[in-house]
This record gives sequence, C-alpha cells and structure tokens, in this order.
Amino acid sequence: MPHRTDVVVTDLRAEHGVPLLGLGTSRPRLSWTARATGQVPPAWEQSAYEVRVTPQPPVPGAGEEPSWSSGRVDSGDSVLVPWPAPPLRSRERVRVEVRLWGTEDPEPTPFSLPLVVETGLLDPADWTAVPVGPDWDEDPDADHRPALLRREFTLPGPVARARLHVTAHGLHEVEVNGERAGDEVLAPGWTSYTHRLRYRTHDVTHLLHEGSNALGAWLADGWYRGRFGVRGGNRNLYGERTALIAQLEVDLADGGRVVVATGPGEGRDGHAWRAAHGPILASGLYEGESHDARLAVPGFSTAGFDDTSWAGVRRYARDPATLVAAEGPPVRCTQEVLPVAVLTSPSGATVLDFGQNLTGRLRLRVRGRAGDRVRLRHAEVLQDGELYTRPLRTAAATDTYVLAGSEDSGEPEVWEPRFTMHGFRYAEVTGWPGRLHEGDVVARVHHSDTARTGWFSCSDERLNRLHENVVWSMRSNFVDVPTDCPQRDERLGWTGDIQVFAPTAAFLYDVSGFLASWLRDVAAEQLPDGTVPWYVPDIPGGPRWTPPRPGAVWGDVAVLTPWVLHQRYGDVGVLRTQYDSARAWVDLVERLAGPGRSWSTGLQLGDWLDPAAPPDDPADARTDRYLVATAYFAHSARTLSRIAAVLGEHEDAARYGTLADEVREAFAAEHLRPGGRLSSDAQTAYALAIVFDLLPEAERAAAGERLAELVAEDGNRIATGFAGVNLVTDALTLTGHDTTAHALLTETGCPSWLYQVAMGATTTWERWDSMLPDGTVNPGQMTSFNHYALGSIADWVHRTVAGLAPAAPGYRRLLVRPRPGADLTSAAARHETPYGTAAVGWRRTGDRLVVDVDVPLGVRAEIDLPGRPVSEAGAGRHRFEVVTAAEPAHPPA
Ligand code: RAM
Repeated sequence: MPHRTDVVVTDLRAEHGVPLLGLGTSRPRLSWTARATGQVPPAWEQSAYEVRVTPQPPVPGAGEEPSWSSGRVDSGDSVLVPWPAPPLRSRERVRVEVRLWGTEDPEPTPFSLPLVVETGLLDPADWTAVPVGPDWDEDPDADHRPALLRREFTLPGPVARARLHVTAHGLHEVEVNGERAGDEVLAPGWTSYTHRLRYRTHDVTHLLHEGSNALGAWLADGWYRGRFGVRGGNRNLYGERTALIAQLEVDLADGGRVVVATGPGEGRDGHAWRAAHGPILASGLYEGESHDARLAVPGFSTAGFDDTSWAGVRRYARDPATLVAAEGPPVRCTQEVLPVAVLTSPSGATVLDFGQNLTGRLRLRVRGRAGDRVRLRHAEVLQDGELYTRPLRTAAATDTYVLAGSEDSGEPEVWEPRFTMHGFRYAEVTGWPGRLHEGDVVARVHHSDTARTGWFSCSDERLNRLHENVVWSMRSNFVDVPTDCPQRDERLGWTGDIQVFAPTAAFLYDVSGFLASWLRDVAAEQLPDGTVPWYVPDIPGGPRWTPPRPGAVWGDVAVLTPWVLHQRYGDVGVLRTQYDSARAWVDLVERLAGPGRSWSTGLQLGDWLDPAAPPDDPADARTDRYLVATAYFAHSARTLSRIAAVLGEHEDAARYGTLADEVREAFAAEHLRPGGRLSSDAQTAYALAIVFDLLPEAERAAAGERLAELVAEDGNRIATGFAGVNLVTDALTLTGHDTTAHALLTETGCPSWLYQVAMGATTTWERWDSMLPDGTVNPGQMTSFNHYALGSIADWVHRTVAGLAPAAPGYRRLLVRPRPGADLTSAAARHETPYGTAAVGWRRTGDRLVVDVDVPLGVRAEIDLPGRPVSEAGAGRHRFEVVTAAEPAHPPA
C-alpha cells in the first residue's frame, strides 16, 4: 500500500512515557504525535489509527510469535489511547508500532519507529523474594550503621536477558558483579509504605555472564526508619529493621531460567545471603552522611569475595500485593554545578558558593593521608559572611569523609554521599588536606528526572530570573514526593503547596506520572471519613497535624490536582482512579458545612503566610479563613461535578453541580456586601470570589474594580498568602485589569515577586520576606528559601503574559491569548503538549504587535489578540500583526 509520507508518527509512548521497563499494568495506554514533514494542510486531523503489537521473546529468534494488529480503528484520539491488544502478562516484552490516516487520506502514514515496552511483576504471586536484612541486633532508638548484603550465584550458560526487580525497607543501591544496577538515587523513593512500596525493574543482562556472579546491596535507613518529621521527628516510622527485596530473573540462551531472590537460608546452589557493615558510619536524610573510606569493602559485590566473617540474614514480612511498579522517573543526578566563588568567612572558614540554591549533594575529589577528615556543612544563605544554619532547625546537613589515604597512589579519592540530600547554595569545607583546587568539589543536582516540557522568556531580565527561580524551586522540591522544602527538618508532601503549584509544574515538566503516583498515596492515606492529611505520606507531626484534620486549600488537592492532570495531559484515567478520593473529600466538607453550606469550623490554615500575618502565626491573614474554606468548598464541588461529567457519572455531575450552586449562593449571602465589597476587604478574598466564579455577574465587575483598587492602595505589593497567590493575577485578567496584574508582577518593593529577585534570590522563598530588606534572615522559625507555592504565578505568566494556554484537555485545542504588559517589548513561551510542540512569541514596536504562533498538527488554536476579533488557526506557523493602544488595558473580558 502506498503511504502518506509527509505525515509521520513520532514520540510513541506508553502510559507516562517512563518507565518502559517494569510497567505495572497489563494494558498500557498509548500516546503518539503526528508531525508534518512536508506541505500538510493546516486542518489535517487524524481520523483513524492502527496499532501493531509484536511479542519479543527473551531469546532472540526462538519461537517468534506473529504480530497482533488492531486493524483500522476510526478515531481521532492520540493521547492515552486504551491498550487495544490482548492484555499483557507479567514480564512480557512487546514492540509497538502505530500508523495513522488523516480525514481525507486514502492511504496511511508509514508505521512509527517501534516502541518497546515490558511489564514488571503484575501478580503478587510472581514474587518469590522476601525482605531480608542483617542478622544482628540493633538498638531501635539509636543511629544505625548502614549495612551491606551480598550473595553469589552460578549461571550454567550464556545469558539472553536478565531483569532485576528491586525495592527495600529503607534505601538501597544494588550492584551486580561490582557494577551499579541503574542510576536511581534514594530508591525506592517515598510512598505510603504500608499501602504501597514501589519497585523498579533494571535490565542487567550486560552485567552477568556464564559461571560465578554476585549481587551486592547497600542498605540505609531513609524514610523507612530514619529520624524524620517536624519537631524532632520520629524514628522507625515504618519499621525497626531495614531489608532488601530483590528478585533477579535470568533467561539463558538455551531457554533455561535462573531466579535469584532475597530470602533466608541457602539456595539450591549452596549460596546464601550474607550481611556486614560497610564504610558508611551513619546516614540520615536530615543529618547527612558519615563515611570512613578506611573501612571500604572492595569487591563485596563480585564473585569470589571472602564473606566467611559476614553475618547471615533475617527474613521480614511484606505482603507482595503492596509491591507496586513505579509510575514515573526516579530521582537522579541531572546536573553538576561548580562553585562560582571560594570565600573565606570572617571567622576564617572556607565557604564555597555555588551561585545557585539547589537540592543535591557534593562530590569530592581529594588527595590526602589515611584518616584525614573532611567535613561539609550546607546552608542556603550566609549571614554576616558566615554559613547561616538556623533555618535548618534540627537538620545537621553535615557530611563527613575520612580518607583511605591516597597520597602515594597519585589517584584522588572520589566520594559523594549515597543516602542523604541537602538543600543549599553554600557549603563550608573543613579539614581539606592541602589546597582546594577548582573542580575538587562539585554540587550534583538531584530530583525526580521528569522531562522538561515548558519554557518562558521575555524582554525583562528580572522576570526571566523569577521564572528561573520557579524552575529551580520546582526541581529542588520534586524529589520523589512534592515537598514543601528541601533543606530543613521537614521536606514533607504538603498537600496545599502542590495544590496551588500543580498547574505551573505541569507546564514546566511532564509530571503526569510523578503526580499520578503521589495522588494514589493521597487516596491511600485519606481517613475513612474523607479527611485528607496535611501532608502525604502522612507521618506523626505533633498535636497540630496529627491526627489530621480537614482543612481547605490543603485537602482540596484530592479534587483539584487530578483535574489539573486531566486538563494538562488529557488523562481521564487519573480522574477515574482518584474519583472516590475526590468524592470522599467533597462529601466530608458537605457534612462539615451542614445545611447552611458555608464551612466555618475547624483548623483552617486559610491564606497561609499572608505577608501581613505575624511571623509566628502565618494563618492569621487578612482574608477570613472561613471565607477561604467556603470558597474552596464551592470550587471543589464545581470541579467534582465536571469530573463526574467527564467520567459519565451523570447523577453525580448533577448532584455536585447543585451543591456547587448552593455553596456559591451561601458564599454570596454571607460574604458579599452591597456595592460588591466582600466581608474581608483583601486581595485573596476578591481573587477567590472572581476566579471561582462565586459572585453574581453585576457584582463581579465591582469586585474586580475593588481588587485593582486594593492593589493600587498597597503600592502594587502582593498581599496574599498561599490561598490567593496563584489566583490574584487571573482575577485581575478576568475582570479586565491586566495593567494592574502586570504592575503586581513587576513591583520590586517588599513584598513582591521581584523583591525576592532584587534581593538576589535564585529560588522562590517560603515567605515573601524570608530575607528582610536589611539582608538579615527572617527570624520566624519557619523560613525557607526554597518553597514553590509563591512561584505558582508562573502559570498565569505562561497563559497570559506569553499567551499559551490549553483550551481543551491535553491542549487538544490551544488558547493563544497574550496580554502584553506595558513595559515588556517581547515575550515567548513554548510547551511540549501531548500533541506536539506549541509556541507563542510576541514582539512589540510602538503600537505594533507581531505574534508568532506554532500549532501542532491535529490541533486548532483560538487566537485572541488585543484589539482584534477572535479567530481560529490550524496547524503550522502563523504570524499575526495587530495595532494596539500603547497600553493594552481593559481588553474585552
Ligand atoms: C509549613 C510547610 C508548608 C505549609 C505548612 C502549612 O510547615 O513548609 O509550606 O503547607 O507549613
């Protein structure tokens, strides 16, 4: 059959793209994009597809099975398309190819490049591995020295394919024949371990050979049993003993199979798991790591190593039904940063400045004598020229390396801690033998290695820096869990923070798998009455946070964040998976609010960290906390009604729609004063009322006027905390006050976004004034320089300053609606949508505005430019020119 060769299918992916190995579902959803390679009509749309699936046997050539084909399926869908073929079995590897037909095309495109995916262990019965840890006694109340585990095994013939399925109680790093398996860090990450413990599958074929082989593992406390949590935290959150769960499955070239799994006693080959201490003396996520290289155990993960002095192992319990495949990318090192300066502090200390606040740890290259001790302390800021660690509270954030002695060999010792993480820009180095040379110490940035998908730039360098800061705070806090901060003794998955930041995150990086996985933990940790914990995974947090109580903004994550994933990624599945969780939340709030429909009880953090709130009571905001609670109740009920409609749950859609109407009325009855004023005459109150559509049409314009007035009265300074920060500029835009929105964005006085930039921030701060105007650190006991919530304005920047927004789930339609600010001469944004690359860039000279738009194939864009009727554009690159008023204020709403 001839092919339509000017359209090609690219970027074929399964589920969230990552992982491809060890997929946890038998029916992975497929997505692809169509790309034009020649002249394709802008209105081209996919009208049908064919999926071909070919099994890939472990031993090449052996018993090759024929391909399965879906045949021609009439559908325009290309994002998260349901698996068309028979369900996959555990460990099944298949090659997938797709081709398409366009509406007018008699002939299809050629088949795409193949995507090869492989399932993990889908059935609990697939697991023969059980948790094993060292067979020695430990004091559960003390720090523990991380252990090493090892086991040898024999392979009777050449290897065709080998997979290692691995996880742990605690943190692990696994080695096969002396080589590390995979490159993930802080594995298995942090989930609600009691309900869900993630494993990953590594391809270790190339590390094995016929004959004697060995597996080795490092084990550390991590979240599982290390001290973790606020107010000193707790140890043994999930158990008192660390253990490895590993299952190595080897397919031999002759068709045989060898399985080496963690377990007690000797295997049939006479080998057993053994345990010993290694060179790590102590390691904690907050504390840092202490490593004595003189105690190194070279070759412990290679065959022939003498382990006769090693201890045996103990077996522990774990229901294999709680072992789940990872749904997104692991934490990895993604960048290395060299110091920009080596400072000598007033007290004489050597301090490295990396020029960027980040999450990661240092790698050393050092030469010295055996026993030389290098100590590294980390901090985000200096005060009076010295490392300033008070904001870290009880997190020591100190790493120590004792040298094995490298003077004679000439080769430097290279070391990086394994099981800890720090949030820092500065590091103090003590005990360095000899002179510190450039490149001796490098900061290695770590976070969940999600793909970057969104970019923004404009003619104002200060805004570009702000945007960079947002990106850096996101990277710093997407460390397996969406955390509040990466540096102090906290680092918890605060639900409110990610609820306000999720739209920004979803533009900047592909967080579809990362957040889908975390939302499963939200559902797992929800109390039977529907209460969503303040942070997930939920751990003891003292009387304020434990047991969790229902609070608006934070609990609403259960409804609003799945909706964000649906809007940005076209993911209906996540709505289905989270549906019960979302309903349980709204039903709970409905009960709490009672027939009056206004939620006015309980612990509410409200507009947390309103800059007017006293440093020691961040919930004491200008906007009444119960106004915030009722507004969010209305918004979540409305959103849930929309979710129900998407899922075809029509009764629920109607019921929650009516509930939302009633809460809306209750809100207006209680909080709206004649003339459009609200009971709390504050930025956040108006922002909520406008964006959540809680006011009658006539009062809405007045509310917008009042909001603009308040901003002007405040000297264009921001006056919201977490509950209003992501809404205030949208509220201004929705009511025709773009000029005021831009004034807020570009203000530099304290508090404002650019105040932080003017103070030299390289990440976004927890408090508007984490650093006070005099350069000293805010005395509040809760002062982080790396929190993402206040950076959530970036979503409005992308959608409104650059003008790139989704107009249908997954960007199947685009809304191009830039609203250039008075002082900007250009701005641009680009986003890798599920349908391909979309971009908007504009440039202004005098009153002429030139706008360039890239629309992916198969997508239509609504073009809404100032002073020009709304029009539509199909795929391809388009240029529009309009003559605007010099200041494009008050566009049609
Ligand atoms: C702080 C956290 C977080 C916030 C909670 C309420 O401790 O840093 O940002 O959500 O308080």
